[in-house]
Amino acid sequence: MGYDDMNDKDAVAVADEGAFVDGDVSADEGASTVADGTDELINNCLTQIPMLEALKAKLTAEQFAKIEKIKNPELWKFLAETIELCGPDKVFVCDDSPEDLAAIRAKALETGEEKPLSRTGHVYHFDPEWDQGRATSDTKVLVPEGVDFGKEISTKNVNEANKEMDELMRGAMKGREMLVLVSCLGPVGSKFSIVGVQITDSPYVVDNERLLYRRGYEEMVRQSKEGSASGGRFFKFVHSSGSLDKSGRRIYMDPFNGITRSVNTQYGGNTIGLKKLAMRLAMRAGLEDGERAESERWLTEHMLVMGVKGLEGEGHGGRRTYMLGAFPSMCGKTSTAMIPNAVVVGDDIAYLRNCGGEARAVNVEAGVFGILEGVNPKDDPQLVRAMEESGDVIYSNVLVHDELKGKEPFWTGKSPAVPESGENFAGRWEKGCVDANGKPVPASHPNSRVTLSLKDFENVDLDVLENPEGVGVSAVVYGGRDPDTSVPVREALDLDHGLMLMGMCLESETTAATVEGAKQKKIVFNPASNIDFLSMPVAEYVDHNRKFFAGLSKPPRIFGVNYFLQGSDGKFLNGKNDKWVWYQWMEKRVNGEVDVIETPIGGIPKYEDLAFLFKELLGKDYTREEYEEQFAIRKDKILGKIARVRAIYKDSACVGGSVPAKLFEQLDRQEALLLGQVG
Ligand code: SPV
Ligand code: MN
Repeated sequence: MGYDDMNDKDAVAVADEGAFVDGDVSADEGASTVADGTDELINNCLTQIPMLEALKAKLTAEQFAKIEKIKNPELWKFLAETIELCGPDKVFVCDDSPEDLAAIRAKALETGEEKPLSRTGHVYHFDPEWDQGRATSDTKVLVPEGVDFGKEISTKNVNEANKEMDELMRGAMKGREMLVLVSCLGPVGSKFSIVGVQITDSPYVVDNERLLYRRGYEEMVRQSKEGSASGGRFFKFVHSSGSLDKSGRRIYMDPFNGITRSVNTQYGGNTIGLKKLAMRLAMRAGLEDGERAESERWLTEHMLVMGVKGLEGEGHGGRRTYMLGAFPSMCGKTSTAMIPNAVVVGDDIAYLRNCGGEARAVNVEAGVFGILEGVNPKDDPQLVRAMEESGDVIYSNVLVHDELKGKEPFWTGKSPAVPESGENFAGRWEKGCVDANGKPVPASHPNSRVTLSLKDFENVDLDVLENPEGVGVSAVVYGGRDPDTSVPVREALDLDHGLMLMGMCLESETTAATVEGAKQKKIVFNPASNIDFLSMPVAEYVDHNRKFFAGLSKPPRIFGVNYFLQGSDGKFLNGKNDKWVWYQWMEKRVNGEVDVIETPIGGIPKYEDLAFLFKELLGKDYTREEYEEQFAIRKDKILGKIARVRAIYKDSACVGGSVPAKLFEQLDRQEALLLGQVG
């Protein structure tokens, strides 16, 4: 591998000066392995003593003691090599102590990456104008020579990429402090969970991770003492803001070696290693574990986890029906997870395992990096309350103004009253200002976000969130931004129909969550809302999911939703809060309390059931006309979609291999049902 080659060379060169010695540990065997068994661990540690000596020379005694405590030679090597390459002036290793964690925020304020708002513990951060979303064109999955993931996934040869990245990162931390933060993806001490080590020169990045993940330092110490192979698995993330030169922005993920590196960017989705970058590493790990033993297959999905409450008035107030929801970015995932008739477990990323035939899920995160646009007290009471009451919040790319109570954040849709002026990522902003094309400039970026811990939410289900066994999943919901094809809610005909058609054939309109989507909106193929995060060919991803679900003796029910259906006048047919009704209906369906009308596209709700729920939950009279327009089966549109998606799946160069027959069976079946060719 280029990275290791280069560093091995460097390591030898420095070793001549008595600093680094190229130790013989497991980096070349893949990042996710360390010594299996205590004896081997001790041996490995012994061979790494020169590496440890080298770290001693670079770190203060206080920081070195924290690293030495983790008896993981793979970590020492990773850290020593990264220091050698990036050349920081100093290194700070953050342990789980309150003092160390507080130091992160202090450093972010000191460097100016974060600035204080009036409210204690609330800060804001601006990313550069060109760096306001995930940069998909600068993002690559690194693959060994000869590996082809198909045209849907953007890949790069690992050796070339590592060479390029080494050059971009060489000396990038000169004059800066390197920060090392260990976090845990998933509940601590769970078989679902994986430790991640972030190295960065950006306090903003680690301040986000501090809020978004569980602490992992003590867990890594514990695992390194145990010395077991699985206990020692950890992911590596390296980031440097570099010179924030747009042309040098790179986000590279090497799922075959468990490491990601990004440079010349600060936007969270490109830099917070444990978030979207880790998804590629985890997904590959779940596939490889499954190839070794089918029962060990696990999934990494772009899914919320929530527990919908039973209806109080019907005597089911204590019931919780846990559901997963896969939605593309900026398509309502966080707001769904926060509906008032549910408890939230997670709003973005879930790992799924087969536990005794049941699908169980954990939220790998412990916080929210949520969209702010349109968030207001009426539609998002939980999120607004949490932001107001929390003493630990990061706002990014909002407008900052001081018209009311000192420095405050504002975002589009926060309130009808808009500040007269303020400061945003682009500089000074005035109400009514227009761009060079005469278009109004919004106060905040559409992808402006808020970071806060889930423990600050009144509606969080902490017991489930921290359960090392995860939670049993009763339903999986797939949804996209679909203006004209799918009905607002329906239940799949069966598991294959749901997984293959609602999940793997999903299409959705692009959004401002990516730099490219913000420039041009179009409907794109987005299987299970995961297309941006795959580390395998689409064909293999479909098969990976198929095998996982086929292995379940108690599979969840599958539903499809669409919040974005439009009428012929282009207006949305549903209000933002209508989703409360859709989820309550699904909750009742799972518990056998409502029937469906069977149609070729699945089971749709009966008018009476929806009318009851609209009244009950929203106090609204839902008319039969609304129902008929929303639940009309748009046959031609669906047939058009089937043809588009079939063409993609038939093109093996596009999906990177051959697709399971089940996918085509479901496309053919749906088509035949719509055309009335089968009963
Ligand atoms: C998304 O875009 O899907 C997000 C935010 O959840 S980011 O971290 O940018 O991926
Ligand atoms: Mn997301």
